[in-house]
Amino acid sequence: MDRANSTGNGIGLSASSRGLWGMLIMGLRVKIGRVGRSIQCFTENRTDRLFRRIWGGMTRTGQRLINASGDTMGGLMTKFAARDNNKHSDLALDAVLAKVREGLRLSCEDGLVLYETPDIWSVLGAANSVRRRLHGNVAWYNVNRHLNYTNVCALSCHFCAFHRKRGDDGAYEYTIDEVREEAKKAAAAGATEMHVVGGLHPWHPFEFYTDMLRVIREEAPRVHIKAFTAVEIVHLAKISKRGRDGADGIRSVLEELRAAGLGSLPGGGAEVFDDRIHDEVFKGKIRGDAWMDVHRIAHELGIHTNATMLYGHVEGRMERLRHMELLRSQQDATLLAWAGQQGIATENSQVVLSGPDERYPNLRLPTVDTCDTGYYQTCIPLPFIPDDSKLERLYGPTGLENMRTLAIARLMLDNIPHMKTFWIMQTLPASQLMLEMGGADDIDGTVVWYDITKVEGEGTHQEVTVQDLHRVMRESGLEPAERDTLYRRVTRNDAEWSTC
Ligand code: V47
Repeated sequence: MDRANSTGNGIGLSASSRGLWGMLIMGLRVKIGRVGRSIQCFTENRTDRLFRRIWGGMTRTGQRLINASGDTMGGLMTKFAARDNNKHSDLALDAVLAKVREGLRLSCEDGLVLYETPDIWSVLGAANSVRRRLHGNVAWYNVNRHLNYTNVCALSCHFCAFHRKRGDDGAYEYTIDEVREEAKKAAAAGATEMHVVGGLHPWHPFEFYTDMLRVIREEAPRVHIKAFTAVEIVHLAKISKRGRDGADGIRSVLEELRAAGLGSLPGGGAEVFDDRIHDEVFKGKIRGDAWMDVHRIAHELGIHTNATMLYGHVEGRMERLRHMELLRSQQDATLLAWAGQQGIATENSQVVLSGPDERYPNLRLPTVDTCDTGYYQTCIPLPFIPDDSKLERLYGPTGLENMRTLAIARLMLDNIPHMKTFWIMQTLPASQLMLEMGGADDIDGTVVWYDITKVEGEGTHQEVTVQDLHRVMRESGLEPAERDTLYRRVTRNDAEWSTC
C-alpha cells in the first residue's frame, strides 16, 4: 500500500458532501463539493441567510444558531416534539405518535405511516424525543481508524464499487507488516478502536486473519479491534474447513479470532434481509438468516456487535421495515434475561427500552458490565451510494429520505440502545442534523482512511478532528461525549486516555 503519511491528528478535513440543504429542503439529489467546504459554510453568511430563510429568523450567536426567542435548532425540535403530541398536520399519525409517547412497540405498518406522511417534522420530533429519553443531551463519538485491508473479493455484488479481482486496476492488499504500521499509527493518534474489514480474499489463509489481529494487538494493545463482518466470518469458517460445521464452525472461528485479539463485530454486510433483494443485488453473499446466525452466536459468546441496513437501492420501504423488525426480534430474545433482572416489564417477550422513564426501575439500557451476553449495541443505516457500482443508473436516497430512515429506525428499533450516523456516507452536515433533530445519538468517528465508499471524485483520506465533532455537537446544543467501542465514556489527559 502506498499511502501518504497521516499522523491521524486530524488537521485535514477532506471528505466530500452531498449538498445537504438542497437535499433536505427540496428532496433533490444535489451534490455540492466537499465536507470541508460544507463545514466552512456553517461559518459563512450564505448558510446564515439560508437558515434565516428556512427557519424564519434563525441567527447566529457565537457557534450557535438561535431564533428571536433564544431557541437553538435542537430546542425548536424539542418544541416540535412536544407540539406533535397534539398538533401535527397528518391525522394518520395520531395512533403512531400516541404509541411512541406511551412507549409501545411500533409495527411495520406503523413504520409505513411514518414513511408516507408528508409531516416529516413530526417523525423527526418523535425520534428526537425517543433519543432524548435514551441519552438525554449526550452525543457520542469515538476516535477511530478504519482499515480496509484488501479490496480483492471473490464476490462481485452489484451495489459495491469497492471490490476488485487480483491484478485489476486499483486492486490492493495490505501485508501483515503494513497492518502493523497502521496499528502503530492508530495507537500514536490516540485511537480507541480499529475497525477492520475487507473483501473476501480468495487466497489468504485463515492464519492471515489471526496474524492481522495479533500484530494489531502487539502494536496497539489498548486499541479495541472491531473486525470482520458476518460475511467475512462465514468465509473464514469455509477457508478453515469449518464451513460444514454450521453453528459450531462459526463458534470456533469466533473463539479463535477472539483469542487472537478480536473485540467485537461491526455491523456490515447485512444489506437488506430479503431474499428477493439478495438475489438481485448481492447474490453470492450470505442471506439475512445466516448473517443473523453469526451475530446470535457472537452474542452467546459475549461478543458485542452492531447492525447496518443498506437502503436506497432496489428495496422498498416495507423491506427496510421488515429488516428492522428482524433485528428487533433477535434483540428481544438476546435481552430478555437481562430485562428480567432489571425489572423491566416484557409483555409478549418484547423488550422495549424507549418508553417513558417510569418503566425502568433500574437500568434503562444494557451495558457491558451488567449484561452477560453480547447484544446489538447500535444500528447504522447506510444510504446507498451508486457511484461506480453496477447500479450507477440508480439515484440513491435523497437527504430527506436519509433523515426519515434514520428517524424511523430510531423509532422501530426500540431495543437497540444507540443509533449511529456514519458521516462518511451521510456527510457531516447531514449527520449534524441527524444528531440534533433526527434520532441519532452517535457518530462514527474520526476515521482517516475509508475505501469502501467514497463520494464522487474524492480520495480515500476522509478525516474529521475531535474539534470538528465537538463543534458539530455543541452548535446543536448537545454535549459531546467520547466513548470506546463498548460505549464506555472515555476521558483524556493529554495523550493518555481511560474509560469509566
Ligand atoms: O458492509 C458497500 C456498505 C458497509 C456501498 O459497525 C455501501 O460500527 C453504501 O458496515 N453505498 C461497510 N454502502 C460499512 C459498515 C459500517 C460503517 C460504519 C460503522 C459500522 C459499525 C459499520 O458499507 C458494507 C456495505 O453494507 N456498502 N457498498 C455503497 N455503494
